[in-house]
Amino acid sequence: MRVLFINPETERYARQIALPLGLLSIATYLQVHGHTVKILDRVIKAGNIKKEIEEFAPDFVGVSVISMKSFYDAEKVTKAAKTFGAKVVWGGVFASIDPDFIFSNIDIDFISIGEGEETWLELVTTAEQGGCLKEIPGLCWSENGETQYSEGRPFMDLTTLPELDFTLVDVPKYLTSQYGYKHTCHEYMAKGCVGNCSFCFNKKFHNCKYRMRDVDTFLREVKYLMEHYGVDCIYFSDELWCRNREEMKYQCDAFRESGLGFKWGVQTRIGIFDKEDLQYMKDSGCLWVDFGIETGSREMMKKINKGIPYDGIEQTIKDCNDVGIVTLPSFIVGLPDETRENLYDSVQLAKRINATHMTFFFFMPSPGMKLFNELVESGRYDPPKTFRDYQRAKFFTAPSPNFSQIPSLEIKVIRDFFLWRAFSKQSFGGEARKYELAKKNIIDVLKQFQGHGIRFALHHFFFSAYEFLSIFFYANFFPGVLKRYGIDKKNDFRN
Ligand code: B12
Repeated sequence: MRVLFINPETERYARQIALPLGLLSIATYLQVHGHTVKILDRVIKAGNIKKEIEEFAPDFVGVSVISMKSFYDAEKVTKAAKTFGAKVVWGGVFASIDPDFIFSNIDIDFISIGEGEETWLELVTTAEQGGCLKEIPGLCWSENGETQYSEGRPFMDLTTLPELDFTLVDVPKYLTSQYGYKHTCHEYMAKGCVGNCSFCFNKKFHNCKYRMRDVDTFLREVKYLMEHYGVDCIYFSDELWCRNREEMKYQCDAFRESGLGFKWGVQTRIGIFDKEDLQYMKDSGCLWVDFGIETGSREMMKKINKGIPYDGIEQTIKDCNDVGIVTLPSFIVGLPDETRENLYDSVQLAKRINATHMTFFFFMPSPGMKLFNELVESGRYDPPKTFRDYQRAKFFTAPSPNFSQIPSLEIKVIRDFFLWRAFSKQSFGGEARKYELAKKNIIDVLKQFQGHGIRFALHHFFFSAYEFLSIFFYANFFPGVLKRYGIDKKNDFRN
């Protein structure tokens, strides 16, 4: 069978580039089992889709739908695939979590729920043999306006996955620069997380189960990336890199013993590693650690079921600073019912922890989150009903909708203050240098001039410039708001 996988472009948004690991894994799996596959990443290059489909003549087209950002193009490529008679299957996080919404908006054959490798293999082999596709576990489809589900598919054993075939994508187009390492590539070691935060998709998508890949397979992939594309740093996409010290040491030992000498950065949770562990990680190549802190308010932390030791936050960041690991904590601002006092506590915690770069994200209700369900069930949120509604919503540029008790302007000013600070500040701790983030963004935009053509680069440049000016404005022209949260010029912690 011939299968074309498409990562739709995110046309109306600033582009973010990362290897489409999910598609790559499914495509590799099918290829290993004798099928002909191709990946079109339209974030990298949005060519003439009709021509591309006609040329490849797929039996199936798989479309990756992670978020609402890809609806516009996912719809376009689906319509094109249908005109050529291919069966269209959507997959990825958003599609898996809200099939009713998807089916009420578009005519597709199936949604593949959760991880796609085994479902896809059964799908194409069953189709080849003329069997009944609706009996394959892990699928859903629409019948007379109702979503029908086949049996659920159990999680697979990730250690059985084959080595990713990177020749299916144009790896150099995905390399970014991180803390001085100019050939950083996304990879992954594990899926899922042990946490059950009420703003996260983890419970719905992974059932809070944590699974790891085989470290040797991973290292063979890294070796290939280093030898063929000069990759020098790995950006782990894992929601949670290692659950405990034992797993951490096992991986660090394997990294060191491989002799590859690559650098890496991960996302983990406060409370797992102490200073000695962090030193162990640093000695094995760890450059940065990303922590979801979300809030500085003990009350909100309980409400969102964060499950990290509040009193360990400052110590962990200090330990990272002491051993020289860049720290990237993130906060969420505008959580449901959050008060000004709660936000004040977040800002004060951010001030105290002396991290390298701190990011404040707007709370964005998304299907699959416990908080989303609560807001909808209590009648406080009427979620978008169509793809167009989602396109009109301003989830990413404003706290809209705002379910907190804090005025939207204040939420925006605080978010932008921290972004601006991350752009312009000098480092303290870690390996970040002054204007590190600004420099990194400029390099990434310039690289796109080089590698992706003028249309792509101008598009990216336009959105980045707009975002940049907006951040500058909100971060610098509302001193009254900054004063309320104790970060005006007098109480500032910019350096
Ligand atoms: C890397 C990453 C990105 C990359 C690119 C990802 C890509 N193209 O694959 C970049 C940086 C571009 C990105 C952007 C965004 N991301 Co993102 N991203 C991730 C991250 C960290 C890792 C994904 C990954 O590679 N995992 C490893 C692979 C092997 O697993 P996988 O992707 O889940 O793929 C499996 C299944 O999902 C399924 N599958 C995947 N695709 C398909 C396609 C088909 C056809 C089928 C059948 C199955 C299938 O099978 C795969 C193999 O088992 C995840 C968090 C996470 N750890 O899952 C967030 C995550 C997916 N992103 C998220 C979000 C919100 C975004 C943004 C909206 C962020 C923003 N503010 O702009 C944008 C949206 C971009 C878009 N195109 O819509 C959310 C989605 C939440 C939700 N919808 O509920 C996640 C879950 C993070 C989170 N915890 O909130 N992201």
